[in-house]
Amino acid sequence: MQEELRTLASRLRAARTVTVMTGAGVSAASGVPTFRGPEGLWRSFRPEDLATPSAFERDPALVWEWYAWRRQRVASCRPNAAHEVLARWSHDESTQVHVVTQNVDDLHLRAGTRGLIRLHGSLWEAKCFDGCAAGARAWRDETVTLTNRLPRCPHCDGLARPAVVWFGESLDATDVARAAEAASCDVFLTVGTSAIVYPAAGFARIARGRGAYIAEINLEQTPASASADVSIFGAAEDVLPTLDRLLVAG
Ligand code: BJW
Repeated sequence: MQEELRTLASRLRAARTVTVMTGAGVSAASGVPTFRGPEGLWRSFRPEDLATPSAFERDPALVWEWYAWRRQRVASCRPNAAHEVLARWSHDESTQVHVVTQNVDDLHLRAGTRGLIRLHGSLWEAKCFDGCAAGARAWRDETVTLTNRLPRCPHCDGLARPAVVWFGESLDATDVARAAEAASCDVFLTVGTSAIVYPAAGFARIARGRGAYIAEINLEQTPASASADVSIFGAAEDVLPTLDRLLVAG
């Protein structure tokens, strides 16, 4: 692993533009559950019951209860060393670093990441489920413990829903455009994602097609490993600080 780390560090040192795509593995050490894998959310909950528009239509109270539980859990978590390194890189003056995340927790933001691109929305925001024009714009929603009334849209009083991207839903066009632009980079680094959910998983290939060096940090192999120039198998919260130290040491 030392050799791979040194190779990646030298690529990063030479890069003018770096894009990092993060997934749930980056927040795992903070105590936020991942989706897949032995302890993942999808082991105990079925996505089709909780993370689709039809699930919400069928039982909005159940879906809100699940999101309220996850909010409570994330509220007690703190950014870890991986978030902190990426936040520092995002402020680098000499290299332009974009962080694109699939995570709906706010740990990258709490770590101070600049210009964060959030592909799957935010656990802490809501939007109108009834589709009113004003309620399409997400608002901050602090309702963590559900009382007797489900959250409502402040514009039309329709049902409000979590402002996250469920299966079968389109991602926000502006976020996708920003991520696509960020895929034009010298190094594209994928960290802590199973790389199976699209369109997020497709950006590495786009970056590769535009000539980027592709690197991956994960505990295990993923579908992205085969086309990566280098794969580093280790925990993001260990590997990123080690890389950072190598970069600082020059
Ligand atoms: C560590 C670690 C440590 C652990 N250090 N590593 C093209 C091909 C095939 C399918 C599709 C396609 N285009 C669209 C689809 C359908 C679908 C899709 O991709 N399905 C696949 C599952 C097959 N995509 C969609 O539906 C998307 N919409 C869309 O494309 O719209 C256009 C359209 C519309 C209508 C019809 C057709 C197309 C939307 C996807 C939305 C995903 N939403 C979720 C839930 C968000 C809300 C919520 O949180 O409740 O997003 S699902 C879930 O998966 C969540 C995550 O962001 C996402 C990715 O998961 P992630 O981050 O990779 O986590 P894990 O758990 O999977 O992996 C963790 C990894 O970390 C593991 O690899 C570990 O090893 C590693 N790890 N600890 C380093 N310490």
